Amino acid sequence: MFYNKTIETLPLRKLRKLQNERLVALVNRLYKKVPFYKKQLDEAGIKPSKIKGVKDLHKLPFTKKIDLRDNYPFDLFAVPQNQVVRIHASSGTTGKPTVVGYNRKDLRIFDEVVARSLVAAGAKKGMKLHNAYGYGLFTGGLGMHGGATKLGMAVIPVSGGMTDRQLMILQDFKPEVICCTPSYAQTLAEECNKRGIDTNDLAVKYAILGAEPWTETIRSQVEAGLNVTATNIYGLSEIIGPGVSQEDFEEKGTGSYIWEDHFFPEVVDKDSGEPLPLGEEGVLVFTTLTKGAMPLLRYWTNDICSLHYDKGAKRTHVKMSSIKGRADDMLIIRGVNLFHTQVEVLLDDFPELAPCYQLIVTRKKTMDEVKLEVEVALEISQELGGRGFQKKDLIVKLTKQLSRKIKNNIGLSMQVELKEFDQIPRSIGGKLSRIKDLRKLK
Ligand code: DLL
Repeated sequence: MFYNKTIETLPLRKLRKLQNERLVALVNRLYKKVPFYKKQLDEAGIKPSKIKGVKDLHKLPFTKKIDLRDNYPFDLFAVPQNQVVRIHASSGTTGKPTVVGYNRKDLRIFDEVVARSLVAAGAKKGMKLHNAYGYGLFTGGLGMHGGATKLGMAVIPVSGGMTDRQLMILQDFKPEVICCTPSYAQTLAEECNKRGIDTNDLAVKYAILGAEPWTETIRSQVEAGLNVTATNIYGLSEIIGPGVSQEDFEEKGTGSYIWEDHFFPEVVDKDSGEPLPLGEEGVLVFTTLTKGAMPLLRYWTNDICSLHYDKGAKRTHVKMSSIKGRADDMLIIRGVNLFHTQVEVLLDDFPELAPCYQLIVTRKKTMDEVKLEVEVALEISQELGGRGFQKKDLIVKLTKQLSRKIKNNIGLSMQVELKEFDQIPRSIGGKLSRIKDLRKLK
């Protein structure tokens, strides 16, 4: 089944022609409308007329997350403010988030690619979608919502959390399709098992999982535990949100189709930036061929994967492998993106603390947990150090204040532990890793 058969099965030659035309128009538009891109191209000595199609893409400079931060919040918009109809945001590397804008046409594209993804995942018009992705600045909730509405599904906007209510809805409203993070699907599967809920009494048949890395083992657990067929959905706010790529439910394990009439992918070497051939692993880079409000040229996702064309497949579009890791140190905690530098800037507000910290990430059953260990400043350590340190009034107070600040600014609950001065490993010349990720994704 297809949502848009003509496009999804367009012969490669025609697809390239379409991409080439779209790219040429895009480069010209960005050069005129977005000062950042004019500067980028001028500095690289590239005239827009030199870009004749996707084969010339490699001549263009990359756009990186730092460029979004430098142009915060709206300076990369290519349309006047009054044409922007939606704004989303995701984590930036410091206190400020990465902001993205959509005009009406962008929302139509968003709906279209999510509708295609839903159909590829097994969903059909008339079915109900239990949407457990978060609604809010995160693109997951509203993104899936729009596409499902366009397809003609009944959306149940449950959003994330409140597992009791999720289970009640699964049992009583009988949705056929669920979408959420893979780790949350594991939680739901475990809870069904614990509470003796017979999954044969549920109607749910398809699970659409993404927003964080997952594995074949997790797929098997979710499929067995919820009695569903689980497929991968990938995306990122900067490109549109969920629905940049999607796995077909009948072609599981062969990669996710990238809707490349809208998002042109490249895989490049993480050090040299040179384009890599199909099949080789590197950093995934996207050019948004059709976006209106905030198009991006060669956006460096930092996600590591490979691309391939699957000859026997239902669709002609290129497939990407599962994400093998990140080229930077972004963590994804319970579906929320986190850079350690976001924590670092908050520490600046506490003169009682030393800027020596580490984040320890573990997964208890299906739940990611983060512990922040941070040292107090030398004088305080000298004054309060020794046995019983954790119970001292000032330490208790600072611990509470810091956890609250993290929750309010980053939106994640973390266990905070203050340590005496010089208790956290220092750099011994090489790069100091602030993160200990002890999760084992099998
Ligand atoms: O996570 C959009 C999304 C929502 C995708 C719902 C799928 C489902 P951001 O918050 O901007 O957007 O985070 C984007 O999450 O660069 C990847 O590192 C990671 N990511 C997203 N999907 C997958 C996936 C949404 N299927 C970042 N597998 C991306 C592995 C994923 N990583």
